[in-house]
Amino acid sequence: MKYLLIFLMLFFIACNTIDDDGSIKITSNVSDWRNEIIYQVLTDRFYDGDTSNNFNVDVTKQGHYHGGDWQGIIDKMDYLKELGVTAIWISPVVKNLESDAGFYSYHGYWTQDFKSVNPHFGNIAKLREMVKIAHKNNIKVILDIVANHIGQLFYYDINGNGQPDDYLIGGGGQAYGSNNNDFPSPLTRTSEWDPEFDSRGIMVFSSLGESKKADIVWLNVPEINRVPPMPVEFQNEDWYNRRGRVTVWRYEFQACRFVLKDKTWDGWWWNEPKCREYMTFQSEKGDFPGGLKDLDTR
Ligand SMILES: [Ca+2]
Ligand SMILES: [Ca+2]
Ligand SMILES: [Ca+2]
Repeated sequence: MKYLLIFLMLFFIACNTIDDDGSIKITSNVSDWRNEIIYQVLTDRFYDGDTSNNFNVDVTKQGHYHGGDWQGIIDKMDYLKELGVTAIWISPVVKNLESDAGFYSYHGYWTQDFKSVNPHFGNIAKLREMVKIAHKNNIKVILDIVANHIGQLFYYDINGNGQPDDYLIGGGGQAYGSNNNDFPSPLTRTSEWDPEFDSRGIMVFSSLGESKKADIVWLNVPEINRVPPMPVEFQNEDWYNRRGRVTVWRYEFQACRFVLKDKTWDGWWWNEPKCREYMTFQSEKGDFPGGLKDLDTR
């Protein structure tokens, strides 16, 4: 399945060439991508060619930016050519949420602004220069454009108090593995940043039970660029599926038993239409784990 998707993705890639007079030509410079040798460059981790853009860089920490940039790809073009690659697939180029819970967006998959470039990697002129130099060396450049989600720019206000919470309800009793002899109540974990998938949409919950669908709340923390998404159309809650995090990935077997209400089921989920339908639904509509909010791509 994964390889099929990659193949389909490459099949639809069109090349966007900017001529010297500034006109943009959309074309395909490839007849069959299977003949290409593609090198995936995680821009931040490839080569630091410009120290002037090195803010929030710490090479001693894996979750931080390390300084790589488009100038670095230019500097290493001869190396890429010598390797024999015919195309490079670079990290998403758009501006990201800077950091989240101590981790940084060095990978580029936490979009905040679809129309600005990531200042860690350079500016738009530098990106165009890199592409031009790559083309001169007969190396094509594939832009990784993430249409599935944005970065963690909002939370679901499940308890309705107007602030983002992580909370545990209940203490767990004997039925849940505790030695407490008193009447057991289940331990329930809720993170308003990344709640688990709910087909109905994430619901407001209080001691009185569930009520309506939870409001989403945009954050405004400019220090880490945790500000509402741009362009401004993306600030519409109806543009998001708002069903919470995908939970079935890596748990397909358990999820299928649950879907079929059969504890003894012992098969391959893809062959069970009911399971397949549910897994696909979650995978398509759920937030990417880590709180990356899913866009309603319709
Ligand atoms: Ca740099
Ligand atoms: Ca709250
Ligand atoms: Ca999706």
